[in-house]
Amino acid sequence: MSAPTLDRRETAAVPDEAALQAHFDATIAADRRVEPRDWMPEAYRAGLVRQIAQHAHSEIIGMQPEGDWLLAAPSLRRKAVLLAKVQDEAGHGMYLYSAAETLGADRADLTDKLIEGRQKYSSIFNYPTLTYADCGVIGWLVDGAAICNQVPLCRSSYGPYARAMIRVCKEESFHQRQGYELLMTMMRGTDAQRAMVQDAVDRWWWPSLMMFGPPDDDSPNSAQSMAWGVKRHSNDELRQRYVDMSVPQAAALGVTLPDPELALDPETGRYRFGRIDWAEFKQVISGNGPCNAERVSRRRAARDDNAWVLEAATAYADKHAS
Ligand code: BYC
Repeated sequence: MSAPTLDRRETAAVPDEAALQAHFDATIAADRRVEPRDWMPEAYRAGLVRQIAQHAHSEIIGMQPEGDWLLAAPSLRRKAVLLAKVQDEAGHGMYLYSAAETLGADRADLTDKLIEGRQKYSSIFNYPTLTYADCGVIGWLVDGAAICNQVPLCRSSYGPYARAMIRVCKEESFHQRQGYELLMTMMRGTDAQRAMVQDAVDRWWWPSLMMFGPPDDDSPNSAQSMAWGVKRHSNDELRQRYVDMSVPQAAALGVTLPDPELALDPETGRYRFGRIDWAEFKQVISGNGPCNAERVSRRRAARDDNAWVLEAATAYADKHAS
């Protein structure tokens, strides 16, 4: 009788935690991608779920401020453009929730955490859209900030996140252009239209700067996130890059950025800017911004009112799985 063969899984040596950690460290040091099948430290996984979930929630909540204007768009063309943009944001949310699922997160659980205030979403979406010019300014400034922040994330160390970002950034680029084109059109219009654009710029400029997160000396996650290659630049570095990019764009548009301290530093070639109101930022991310309650309650209603759709869509799969 021949000797029983052993399953290969039984014979293969199980690498110990130190060897796995060393392999992970080597992957990061060589700037290779970490993939879902790879071992990763629990803190890396949890940190990614935190950031990706916050990002996904921002895309989904971010549909609301502009979505409010879909029924009041000034022409069929503007409505078609806005509709495409808002639908893109839903798609971005889906790519990102899928990326979070590759880390073991559950999409329904993430939505519950958002609704219960246990996970954050971007501060920017807690401000109201008062006129149609706000849709243009969101495209120009908010999507512009998103591009500035997210292009480096295309090189993030976690493969599924980096790949999702490539597609998101391509679409954000269209979003920014449609916003800028709308504003250009308004600036060539009447005095009232120009005033509307300036008023929107005055309200959105400072909150856009807050999108990059707290200053580096008050950013608890940055150092570790950069060491792991999840984030590639610090919050202040990206904020500065964004200011430098936006000043000439504002000049071409013919609007004034609402900061009397904004000035070119001849030594560095970069723009100095005034003090950001971090007390306001903290209020907004703690749930006390102008629209936090409305944004979250609408998301809750969407989850509850549409639960039957999910149930109907998954009924067949559930039945056949059991
Ligand atoms: N708003 O240690 P830090 C879009 C939180 S979607 C709210 O610096 P980190 C768009 C932060 O989460 C825009 N919370 O954190 C969509 C942390 O809290 P926890 C979203 C913020 O992660 C539709 C704490 O403050 N983009 O563009 O190293 C239409 C300390 O911060 C904010 C992304 O999510 C904020 N602004 O850096 C149009 C991009 N800033 O979790 C456009 C991906 C910070 O410790 N995310 N916090 O409780 C990132 O790049 C980084 O997560 C951040 C923050 C730069 C945002």
